[in-house]
Amino acid sequence: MEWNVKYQNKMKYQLPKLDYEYDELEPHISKEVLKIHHTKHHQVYVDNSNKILKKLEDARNKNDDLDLKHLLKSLSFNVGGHILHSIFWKTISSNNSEEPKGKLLEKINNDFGSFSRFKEEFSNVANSVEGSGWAALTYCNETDKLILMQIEKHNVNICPGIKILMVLDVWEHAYYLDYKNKRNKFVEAFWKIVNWKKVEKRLND
Ligand code: MN3
Repeated sequence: MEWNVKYQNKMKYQLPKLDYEYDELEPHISKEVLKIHHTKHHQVYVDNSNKILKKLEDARNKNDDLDLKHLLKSLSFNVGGHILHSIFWKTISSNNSEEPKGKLLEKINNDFGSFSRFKEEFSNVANSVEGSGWAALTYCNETDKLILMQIEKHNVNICPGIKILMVLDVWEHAYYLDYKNKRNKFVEAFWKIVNWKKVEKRLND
């Protein structure tokens, strides 16, 4: 059966506009740094993400082989970079208040003990990143808790905030007693037991 992917040019990553001028964050971030960071660095992640998607799409349309491991690693890195920068631009602004208020402050006090303790921990996370990475404050819906994360590069150690539609456990414990070292047999069998209604429901939820 033929499978042609038909989303050319409709779905592309785009560099978001900033809510402020490049010089508005001075002296904390200079105009030059902010401009290069946004128009050069971030733009590269956007462009690379789109290039990789195009490569995947072209190969699928021609039924060509792909170096999926390499491509997906690179896609994860570049999309991660794009998403994190997009959040970063929203994290900073020229007319910031000194402390959080309302529900956020309440959560911070509740989960970290105090705002100053939170600041200290967040700074420690940022300061102790080895090589390239990020500090992040995240919210876990399951536990209703704030969690700090240290992200290596753009994508390592991050818990993606994306909805997972389906999974397959390929740890040896999931198949070894049944299939020994033939994981491919297990994967083949999996396709016969996928609950597509549930997968679809998760997509629509
Ligand atoms: Mn950056």
